Amino acid sequence: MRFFAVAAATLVSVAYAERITVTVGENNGLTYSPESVTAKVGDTIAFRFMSKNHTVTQSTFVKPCEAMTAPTAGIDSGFQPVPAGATEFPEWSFTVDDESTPFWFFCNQAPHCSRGMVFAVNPTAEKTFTAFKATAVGAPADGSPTGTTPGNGTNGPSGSDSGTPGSSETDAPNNGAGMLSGSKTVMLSVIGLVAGLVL
Ligand SMILES: *[C@@H]1O[C@H](CO)[C@@H](O)[C@H](O)[C@H]1NC(C)=O
Ligand SMILES: *[C@@H]1O[C@H](CO)[C@@H](O)[C@H](O)[C@H]1NC(C)=O
Ligand SMILES: [Cu+2]
Repeated sequence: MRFFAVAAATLVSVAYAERITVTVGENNGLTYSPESVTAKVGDTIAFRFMSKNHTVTQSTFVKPCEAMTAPTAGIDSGFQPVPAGATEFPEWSFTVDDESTPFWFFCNQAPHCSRGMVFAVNPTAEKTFTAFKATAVGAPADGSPTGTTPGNGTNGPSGSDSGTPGSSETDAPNNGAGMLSGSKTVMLSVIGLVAGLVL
């Protein structure tokens, strides 16, 4: 019984997995388009780099312009230079393996992040994309939040953004460590649980 339920759920999630395409640097802009997406487990988010030399680098809600290092290193496309007049465009993607928490990203080419080049997967009512972007724009190039973001209400109590990376990379040029995504998820759950108990 239980086995069949699990098998059916797996089939359903596979059947409906979507590919979400995000263009990066369209029309030479410092943009991800769209800049925020809703995705579910199994969906692939594919970034197409259209100009300049951008990245898609995972960060945290609290520090939008700093690469995430804890509880584990975030995922990172690395720099994806596109020559002027290119007719072929580099692509990088990852597959969402946790839809219960938001994921935050920025472009690591200074000063793009502080000019608002940020991206989110599954922002929430509590941690909105608008607040994330406002923090990015208000932050100095080194990414540390200033606390003087224009228009104050950037974020509420800056509690822990334990931001577990629920994303497994498909072809990260920077990071060849291919941990099994299942065990990674379990490990992160344990970390999340411990963090939850401590906080
Ligand atoms: C892309 O940007 C990075 C960081 O600024 C730089 O190290 C790299 O040389 C650039 N690549 C190209 C092809 O311009
Ligand atoms: C936000 O701004 C309003 C008025 O602009 C001010 O009354 C309020 O105290 C500010 N809140 C914070 C946390 O700075
Ligand atoms: Cu950029």
